[in-house]
Amino acid sequence: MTGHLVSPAAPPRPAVAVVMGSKSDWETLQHAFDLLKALGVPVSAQVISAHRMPDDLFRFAESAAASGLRAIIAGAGGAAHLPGMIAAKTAIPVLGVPVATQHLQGVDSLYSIVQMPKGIPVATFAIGPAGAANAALFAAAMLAHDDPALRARLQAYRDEQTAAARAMTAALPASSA
Ligand code: RP5
Repeated sequence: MTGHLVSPAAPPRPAVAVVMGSKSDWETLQHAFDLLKALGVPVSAQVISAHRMPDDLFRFAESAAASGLRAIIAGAGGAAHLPGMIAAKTAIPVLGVPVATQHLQGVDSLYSIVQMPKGIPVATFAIGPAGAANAALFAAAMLAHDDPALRARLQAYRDEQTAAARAMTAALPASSA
């Protein structure tokens, strides 16, 4: 016993950041966060509003590369400029998730995110939870390129999905054909 204090292992630095314009977006973006956690990808979550916290947005995007992030999942609703503005300030891939809105059901968010003018790309996913989950799977697939263990977990996720889809037939009324 040396008497030295042993500090607990530091948690791994997030490889993916899930950011959203408001806490009201969490219901959608949590599907990205939960899936990345389940796949064992170190992930962080935070609210950064493009129009309410523009200076925070710039600080976050400017420090993203140095903080070790490999992908940023950005979700927002309405005039959803968050993903595009983050992409304007960092070369780290930005995956945009349109959040469903009350009046236009998220078509406004989708158009805002997907219609980036040439030069600054945002990979845009489906409106709502499906888009959030797919953004997580896409980010994991990018990271899996040099992480065989993660690639295996992604494959296991797909295999489970395939098995579940095949099992659906068994739940149908017997075919008379
Ligand atoms: C956007 O405005 C957010 O991304 C959110 O989807 C929408 C509404 O925000 P709240 O008024 O619910 O905070 O910035």
